[in-house]
Amino acid sequence: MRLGFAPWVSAAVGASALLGAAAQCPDFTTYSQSPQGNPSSGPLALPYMRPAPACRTFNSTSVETENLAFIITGDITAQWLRDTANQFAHYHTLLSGDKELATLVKAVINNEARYVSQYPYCGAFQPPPESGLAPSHNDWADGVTVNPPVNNQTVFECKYEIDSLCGFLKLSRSYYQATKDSSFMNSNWFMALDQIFRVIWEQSQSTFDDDFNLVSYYNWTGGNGALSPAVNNAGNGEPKLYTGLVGTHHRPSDDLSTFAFLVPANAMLSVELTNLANILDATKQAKNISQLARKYSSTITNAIWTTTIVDSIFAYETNGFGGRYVMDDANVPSLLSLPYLGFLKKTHPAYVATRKLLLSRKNPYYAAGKNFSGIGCDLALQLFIRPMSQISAIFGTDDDKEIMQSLYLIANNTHGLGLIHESISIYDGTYTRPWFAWANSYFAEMLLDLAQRKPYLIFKDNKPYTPGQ
Ligand SMILES: *[C@@H]1O[C@H](CO)[C@@H](O)[C@H](O)[C@H]1NC(C)=O
Ligand SMILES: *[C@@H]1O[C@H](CO)[C@@H](O)[C@H](O)[C@H]1NC(C)=O
Ligand SMILES: *[C@@H]1O[C@H](CO)[C@@H](O)[C@H](O)[C@H]1NC(C)=O
Ligand SMILES: *[C@@H]1O[C@H](CO)[C@@H](O)[C@H](O)[C@H]1NC(C)=O
Ligand SMILES: *[C@@H]1O[C@H](CO)[C@@H](O)[C@H](O)[C@H]1NC(C)=O
Ligand SMILES: CC(=O)N[C@H]1CO[C@H](CO)[C@@H](O)[C@@H]1O
Repeated sequence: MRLGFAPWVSAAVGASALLGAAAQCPDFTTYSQSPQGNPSSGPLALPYMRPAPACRTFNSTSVETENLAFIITGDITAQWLRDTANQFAHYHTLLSGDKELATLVKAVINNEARYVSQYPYCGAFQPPPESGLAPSHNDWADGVTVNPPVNNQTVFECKYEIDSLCGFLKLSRSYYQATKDSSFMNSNWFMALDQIFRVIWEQSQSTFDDDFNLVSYYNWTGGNGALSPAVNNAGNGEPKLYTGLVGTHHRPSDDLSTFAFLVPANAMLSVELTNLANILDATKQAKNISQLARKYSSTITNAIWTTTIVDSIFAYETNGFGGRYVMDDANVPSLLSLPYLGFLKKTHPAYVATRKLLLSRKNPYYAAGKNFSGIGCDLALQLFIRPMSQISAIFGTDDDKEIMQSLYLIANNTHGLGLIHESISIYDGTYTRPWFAWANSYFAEMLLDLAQRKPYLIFKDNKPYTPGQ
């Protein structure tokens, strides 16, 4: 977990985060720490936190001319693949009716295709040279040695997490689904796909080959200054044995993985590979890639159902030798978010049983106190729970009582700011990160889902919400 350092983007609270805000505009990290504007007329009287129009940093004309967009993740001038995908998810229904917004998303995809084709193992990047922005220094990468080596003018941080690549795929297919525009499928984008399949193949291999030679395509060692501890076995992590699942090094919270086969990340990968095949087939492109995507998708799905479940309980991580870690991480993809990811129905008995366990003491990362409860990360800081876990919980149930309980738990704990924070202490309600856009976007996406699924829970007139009205 990256306490005090979590990725975000201001898109979540209404202002996109292309750089170049007017100098007199307050930094949103400062702005977000006191109530702004007129309070709402609702029971919580939450303030209006969107930046003033002149301080919004997205201008569509610049996007049109450059066709590349760099989305910062907060007080660090770097773009995370995972975060951007999530920060735009709640806007997807608006893309068909808002050409400028669609252009911004396409420009984000273009920029990411470039990153992924060059550095498919990395998750966070520097501004593109065209922006004229200087790369920013990442103190926490100083003591890190990573192979294949990376250029710090392009790469901000090179932790390998398979869901970063899933984020790029999800953003691409969501854009296509909303707009039916396939113009982002250019040579750069296809190069990125080839690299994604390279990583998928490399990271599903066993750590040792038949003659017990080490098979290492990527390794990462922390060191002086690195926030995460060194990865054991010379940066390779715990040994894994082929099962069909794809290995990863760090969790979506950026905690170090215990075992390589992170189950929810594989679930997301399997879903997004099928979605990729569908958009390629719909546009009659790259039959070879579409076939490969379907093959991997079904291999991964089969491996999840046959190697990770015992007594109806999904493991969070496995190693292929029989090792299983039953737990859940706070961020998405998590086991709690399997229905949100599109991997299974929320009524599936294995999900229902696993969910019950995850929201109890049987999950080592679960905690409950007088101020907050849910799932956190990094055991030493377990008393800090992430509201994102409560959002995942809402996506995973149809029980009105549970939904309202989670919803109010989140809404009652914004410190009167109406913003979703990174984590909240179960003991005294103190929070981390004034500006954590991913969590805000995820909250917005969940509300839009409830507006369709259960309008009577959130609207006085009980009518389902129609986008654009
Ligand atoms: C890139 O690495 C070099 C050599 O370690 C270092 O001097 C420089 O400050 C780094 N630049 C950034 C932007 O981190
Ligand atoms: C680290 O990864 C590189 C490939 O990027 C590989 O050549 C090297 O052998 C690996 N080293 C170790 C110690 O695993
Ligand atoms: C698919 O075929 C194209 C050429 O038709 C090739 O450039 C590309 O590398 C292939 N991709 C995969 C994943 O096999
Ligand atoms: C949220 O706050 C309201 C008003 O103070 C209170 O009635 C409700 O019980 C609280 N709900 C939760 C889940 O904390
Ligand atoms: C934490 O809970 C206590 C007791 O319910 C309450 O008085 C306090 O205001 C809460 N703290 C915050 C920061 O919400
Ligand atoms: C970054 C930038 O140029 N922002 C401008 C976008 O347009 C508004 C007016 O609509 C200006 O106020 C911003 O300065």
